[in-house]
Amino acid sequence: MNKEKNRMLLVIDVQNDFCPGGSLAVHDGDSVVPVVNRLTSHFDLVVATQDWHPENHVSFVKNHPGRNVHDRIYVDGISQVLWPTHCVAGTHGADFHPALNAENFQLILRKGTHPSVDSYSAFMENDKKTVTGLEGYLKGLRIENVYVCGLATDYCVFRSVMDSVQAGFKTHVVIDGCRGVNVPQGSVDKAIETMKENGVLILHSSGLL
Ligand code: VGL
Ligand code: ZN
Repeated sequence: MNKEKNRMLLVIDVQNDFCPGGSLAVHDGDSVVPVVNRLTSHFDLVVATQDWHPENHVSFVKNHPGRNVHDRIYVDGISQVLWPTHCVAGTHGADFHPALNAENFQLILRKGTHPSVDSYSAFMENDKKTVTGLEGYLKGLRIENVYVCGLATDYCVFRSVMDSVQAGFKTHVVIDGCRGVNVPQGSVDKAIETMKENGVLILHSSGLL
């Protein structure tokens, strides 16, 4: 496994708002931090993402009067789940978890920056048209294997993984380095099943260290 060449680690959204005490806290979200910290030194290339929204972002329930958190609405034909205000650009909630060691991150990619479109995936915004540039960056570096960890398993990890497969990367999920929202109930299991059906390899960090 460690002899495999051209591989990178993609760390998704390990930010204060997704950890206990944050506005969109994922149960046990901070427990991925020590796993990610152990993993980074085993990769030549580490890219981390930050969810990075403006105050008027389409995903915030406060911008849709009369709607409730977790409602699913359609905006310009795109399905959008409504969330509490989270990861507002430049705020404490958008910062990496303080115990996350960002020293070895070569690239920090911020996504979800446009008010009218959300971006769960590190590769492509939710309109499924606007790219972030990550695919081109990784292909420019001749990366073939993408290892994904972070938050949340059923949203940003899932969508990043599916786009990674779509882009032709051999894609792996370090499952103990992920935690999910599980809204709606069962969405974590469903995401894992769908990833497996699409050829994604699910592994434990102990297989990499
Ligand atoms: C995420 C919901 C809203 C995630 C981001 O990082 O999985 N989930 N924004
Ligand atoms: Zn978000």
